Amino acid sequence: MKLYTCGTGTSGPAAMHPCARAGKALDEAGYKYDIEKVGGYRLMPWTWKNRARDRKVIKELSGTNEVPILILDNGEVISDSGSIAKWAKENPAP
Ligand SMILES: N[C@@H](CCC(=O)N[C@@H](CS)C(=O)NCC(=O)O)C(=O)O
Repeated sequence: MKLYTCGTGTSGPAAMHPCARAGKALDEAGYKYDIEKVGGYRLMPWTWKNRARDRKVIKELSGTNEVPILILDNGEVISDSGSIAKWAKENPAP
């Protein structure tokens, strides 16, 4: 299982940071997962020049530029922190 996040990973308050919200929900559901950070954040103009390159894999996997996105071991893609949190709550780790 792999969680793609922005450059700050899953740190910060879940209420303020979507990637933190996803990470916290997976932690609470008892999952171990890899984290892959991607660059190119829209509120950081200096990251725009490499944005298309940095977010290419996200676009290919989810059709959007936004993280977090979660890739399950069966290859299923869940994008958006709310959907990831809902999935984790409904599917606690065995
Ligand atoms: N509604 C989305 C918002 C996610 C979001 O804004 N993610 C930031 C990183 S924390 C991002 O990738 N923004 C898109 C961008 O920089 O273009 C969610 O809750 O997952």
